[in-house]
Amino acid sequence: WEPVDAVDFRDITYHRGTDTPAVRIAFDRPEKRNAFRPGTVDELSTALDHAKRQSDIGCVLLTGNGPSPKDGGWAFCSGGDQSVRGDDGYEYRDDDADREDAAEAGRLHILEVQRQIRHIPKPVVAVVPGWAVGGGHSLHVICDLTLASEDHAKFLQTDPDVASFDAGFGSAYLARQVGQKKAREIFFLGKTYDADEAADMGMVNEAVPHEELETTALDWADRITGKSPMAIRMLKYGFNAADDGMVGQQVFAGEATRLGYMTDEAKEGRDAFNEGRDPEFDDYDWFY
Ligand code: 1HA
Repeated sequence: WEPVDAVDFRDITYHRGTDTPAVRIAFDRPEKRNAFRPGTVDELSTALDHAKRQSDIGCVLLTGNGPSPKDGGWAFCSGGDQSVRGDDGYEYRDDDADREDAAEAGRLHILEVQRQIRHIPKPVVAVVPGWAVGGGHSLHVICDLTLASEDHAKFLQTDPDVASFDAGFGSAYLARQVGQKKAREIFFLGKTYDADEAADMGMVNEAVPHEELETTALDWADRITGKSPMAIRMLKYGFNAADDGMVGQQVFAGEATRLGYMTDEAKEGRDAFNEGRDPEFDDYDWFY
């Protein structure tokens, strides 16, 4: 991995592969179990947007750095930083408060990041080295794939304990993955599951020994990026479409439009308009 110098990040790290066309974005607040404050979410959003625009990058690995220097604990992400939770969302405080773009109202913009992950035209893999909790659990749920450390990964929903609720992708989409009863158990009982249990119920793709986590993630990125970008993109948007309603259809259709633009038939429509003549579509089939 080599650092991407796009922006100076404080709460995350952002690297691109030296041999693999993938990026690694990592929460970097291990002493807080990688909880996110508003500035963390801003940085994550910036990195994801940057990754989206790199047309030579085909895969995003989202993970959490560790272990914690305080107690050696590992985390993917423990959700919203409760110490900066105000009365209407998460607040820019202390060293964040001077930021020019610091919103005054409380922020819940991790939901915008969820939509970024959903719509980025390349697979996002959650690489879970430890705790995935609350809003951090929801983040792994929305990723295209989840790879987890069989030694340290732990999955837990605390949303109802702290009177917060992700009633969108975090729960409803989770139910698509593990079934309604199991999803309700996860939220209503608040049990902790290890990586093997999470894999058995279908919300984790594979559990591997901790020391193999990053190499396996890179291997997955290698496999993905060796495939057809168009096919992977259409498959991701196709998988999303049924659950995402008209927006899912729009995103999928946008890619179909792009493919259409690349045909001679579409070029004829464009050229005819620009040349001020009637289009000549007789050479093009009504396929069946
Ligand atoms: O649900 C949403 C949203 C829904 C809709 C729209 C937007 C949303 C935005 C956010 C969220 C949420 O994320 S709500 C859920 C918020 N997260 C939590 O309730 C998890 C809180 N943390 C824990 O339950 C536990 O810390 C843990 C299971 C993750 C780890 O336990 P462990 O291994 O026993 O460590 P622990 O000692 O508890 O934590 C280590 C340090 O990290 C502690 O600080 P220290 O005492 O060393 O100073 C702890 O306070 C800190 N920490 C952990 N998680 C958080 C945190 N500090 C702030 N916020 C945290 N989330």
